[in-house]
Amino acid sequence: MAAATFLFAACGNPSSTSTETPAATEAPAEAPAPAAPAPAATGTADVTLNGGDDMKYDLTEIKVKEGQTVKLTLHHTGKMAADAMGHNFVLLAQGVDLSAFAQAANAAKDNDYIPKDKAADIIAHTKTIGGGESTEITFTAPAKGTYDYLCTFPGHWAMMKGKFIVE
Ligand SMILES: [Cu+2]
Repeated sequence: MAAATFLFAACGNPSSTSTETPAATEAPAEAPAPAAPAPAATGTADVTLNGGDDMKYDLTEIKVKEGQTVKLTLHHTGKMAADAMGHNFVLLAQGVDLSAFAQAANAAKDNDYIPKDKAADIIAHTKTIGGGESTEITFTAPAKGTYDYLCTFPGHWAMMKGKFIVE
């Protein structure tokens, strides 16, 4: 049951944020852009991810575009406290072993279950929250590809994980 419950809108344009002029039509000047940056990944991807007392994310697949600014909001829709049913969102670099990472995270209670010695494995992460709370992070979508995300609260990753797809 993957794609059914997408709630986020790509290219959302909350009126409060700075309006981005989509490159006003420029006559092709002389200098061709050196090393053209990734093709116009404009706008912000607003992603809302919910996790409840049932130890599940509502999204097991999240799609964004390369270079896009990702605004991810994690809501804990349950009632249980963070020390019993804490949730977070951790986006891992490619090639990281989930099981090994989760094991390291288990030992990182003092750091919100974010293993300090594995910083290189982490692209982005939220803090760990309890029922009724939300937290938000903003990061830049990495290079095209498929990445894993998980909740690193002990024991959760087996059920709380998904694919973060950058197109
Ligand atoms: Cu969790």
